[in-house]
Amino acid sequence: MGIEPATFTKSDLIAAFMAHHHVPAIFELSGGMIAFLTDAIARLAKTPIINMRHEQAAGFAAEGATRITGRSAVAMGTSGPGATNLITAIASSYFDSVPTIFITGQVNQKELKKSENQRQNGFQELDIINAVKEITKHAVLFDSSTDVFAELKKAWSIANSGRPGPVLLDIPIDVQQELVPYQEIDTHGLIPELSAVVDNLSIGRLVTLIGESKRPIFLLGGGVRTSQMAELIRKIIEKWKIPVVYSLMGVDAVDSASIYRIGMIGSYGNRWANRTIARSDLIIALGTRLDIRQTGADLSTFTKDKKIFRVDVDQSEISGRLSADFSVESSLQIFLTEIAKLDVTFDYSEWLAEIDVERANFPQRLEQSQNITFNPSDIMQWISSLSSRNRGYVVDVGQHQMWAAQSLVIESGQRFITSGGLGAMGFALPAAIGAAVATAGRWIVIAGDGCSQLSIAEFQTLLHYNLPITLCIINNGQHGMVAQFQETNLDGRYISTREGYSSPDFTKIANAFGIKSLRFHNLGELEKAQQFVSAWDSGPLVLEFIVSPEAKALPKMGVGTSIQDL
Ligand SMILES: Cc1ncc(C[n+]2csc(CCOP(=O)(O)OP(=O)(O)O)c2C)c(N)n1
Ligand SMILES: [Mg+2]
Repeated sequence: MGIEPATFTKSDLIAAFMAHHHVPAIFELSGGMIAFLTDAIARLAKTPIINMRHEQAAGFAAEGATRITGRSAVAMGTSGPGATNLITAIASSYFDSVPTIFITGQVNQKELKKSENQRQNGFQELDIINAVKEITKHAVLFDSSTDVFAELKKAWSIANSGRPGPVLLDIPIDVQQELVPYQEIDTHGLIPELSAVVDNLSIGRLVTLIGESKRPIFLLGGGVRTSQMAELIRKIIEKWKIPVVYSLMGVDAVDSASIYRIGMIGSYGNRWANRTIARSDLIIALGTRLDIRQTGADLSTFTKDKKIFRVDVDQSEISGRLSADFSVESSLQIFLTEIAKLDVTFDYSEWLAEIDVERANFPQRLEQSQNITFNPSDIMQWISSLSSRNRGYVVDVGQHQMWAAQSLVIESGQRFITSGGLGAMGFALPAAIGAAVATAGRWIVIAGDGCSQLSIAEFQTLLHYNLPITLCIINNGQHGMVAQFQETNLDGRYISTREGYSSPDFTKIANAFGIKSLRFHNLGELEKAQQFVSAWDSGPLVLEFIVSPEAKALPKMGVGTSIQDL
């Protein structure tokens, strides 16, 4: 490995392990307590180190890279503030089931607190392990006796097995420098083999339920992508000819070219998709949490006159807020592989024709008041038309997120990534940086004016690595999603969303960073720029769309209501 045995440290072991496991990249912001680690990784020169402008962004970037490649990427931060800055990103990976690995530097073992009651002993000492217990699958402080390889192997295994999720390793600076003899990397059994089998009973039950059903529907969630089962589910759907609706996390489970892909359900779902699931008599829910944003608060209305068959890898989701008529605790990989073998055909042409009528009756763009001439739905259609070579969309949090989920056209292989469970503003640009570092091709970010101000420092990262990212800022001059809430629930007192809120000139800001930018006010301007933007092939590009503050995220399921009411 080009390293003399005498200078082989535990940091070198960690670097070697990461290289061996094809970690797509390490995202970090420097600090003394991680300097030995980054130095070892750089000396080995096998894993790219991407230097970000904030540890939270490093965490989101690692999450983005992990979600796109299916391989654990790493985010690192120094002890103390570096570690606390990672916490939001750790929670994001936890709620959205992403096996991101977080590594924090820690003070010298001798400087660690002497008792629980002592606040702090070393400078920048902070007990990050206890702080993140609730939002990691596993968090461990290394010490001199830690078997580094064994612990790394365990960390990668835990993160990637069952329902995936983040792991944090806290490594004191003296441990990082300890000398060790060379060790062979033992990868055997790194990610546990899937040995479980789905019993015939549940498969038979599914076939019977479908046979008895007149209006079955698949409901797909984030689990489809987490388990890397998008291709297989597509095959099953085309064979069984059963329509599909999806949650916000399942937008890219099936591409838009499939005639069976109906739309997004939930609080801000497409009206026709919510009406369709409301009228279905059998929901086959795969890898989805059925949370309140999908079902509405009133579960009895959601489940009325229908059966629910549910598959999830996480037993605590199955026994959670909604009890299904039949549920299977299984990874989708195992379950779908089994049902793909079934030799069955179904004919739901009448049901599909009914759905077509619903879809034709409620076009998404007509949800907006027709005074809104620069219609967000049209903007999303235009963005979708830019290039089929785009790898996908990374979308922030707010009204623009809902417009994107409702109206983007997802082509075969394209991804749609957003902060689902945590809903963290500022996620999209850094997550796209992670995706762009880990894969070839252009990524499209869709972010609001509010969200953009949380990640604006990463413009420099974009420029520094000349990343192929088109950042689309949907500027409605406000924190629109919260303003919409204030309009409905607080008599339109727009505290901190319009009052006291402003944003900079984003095109000037981009230019100041040295990034090309364009601003659009209407569809005519978009049409004119289409060719230029589609052909843009040299690093980052910022596009700003000026949208009326009166444009809303619609339809909107009222608080305490259900999708039957739409
Ligand atoms: C870190 C964080 N802080 C606050 C919120 C609450 N929040 C949700 S959406 C939103 C407004 C986002 O504004 P903008 O990016 O302009 O999007 P818009 O809704 O206007 O499209 C806020 C403040 C959040 N989700 N995340
Ligand atoms: Mg806004």
